[in-house]
Amino acid sequence: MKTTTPPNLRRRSLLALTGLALPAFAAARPDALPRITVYKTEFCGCCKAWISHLEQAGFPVEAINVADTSSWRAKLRMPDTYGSCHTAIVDGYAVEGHVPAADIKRLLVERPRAIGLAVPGMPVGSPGMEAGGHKDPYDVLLVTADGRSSVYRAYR
Ligand SMILES: [Cu+2]
Repeated sequence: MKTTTPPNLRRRSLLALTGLALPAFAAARPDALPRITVYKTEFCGCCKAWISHLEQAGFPVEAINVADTSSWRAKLRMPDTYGSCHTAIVDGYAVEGHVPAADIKRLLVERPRAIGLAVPGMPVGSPGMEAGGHKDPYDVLLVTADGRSSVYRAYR
């Protein structure tokens, strides 16, 4: 997890540290996954566990603590009915709740016309919600701009 630093500051200290020309240093690897920005409340433990899951899957993550995630959900046009404990954005898509990294990767390859993915609530056994071997069945939903959803992947 990375704490947030204003971009200017970050760039300046990076240059100071490396002494390298920025364009060469900033060139993205072609296989690099896009950054996921996560809006969460400060003491949300399962949010942190989900972020670890994303990082283990290779996603760079920027975590931003907010007082209330619902306003960010509204900004990302994710309806409240699909709400969970954290809301995120990756490459223009909203990601609500404990969505598995594999489904986010699939989304980024298939690029459907949609708001994004959601796992409403906090199903036990989803990434970041592990509780021993117990797993509740849950669906990863693909949410479209009309506010409807379809099952993107079912975990049974
Ligand atoms: Cu949670």
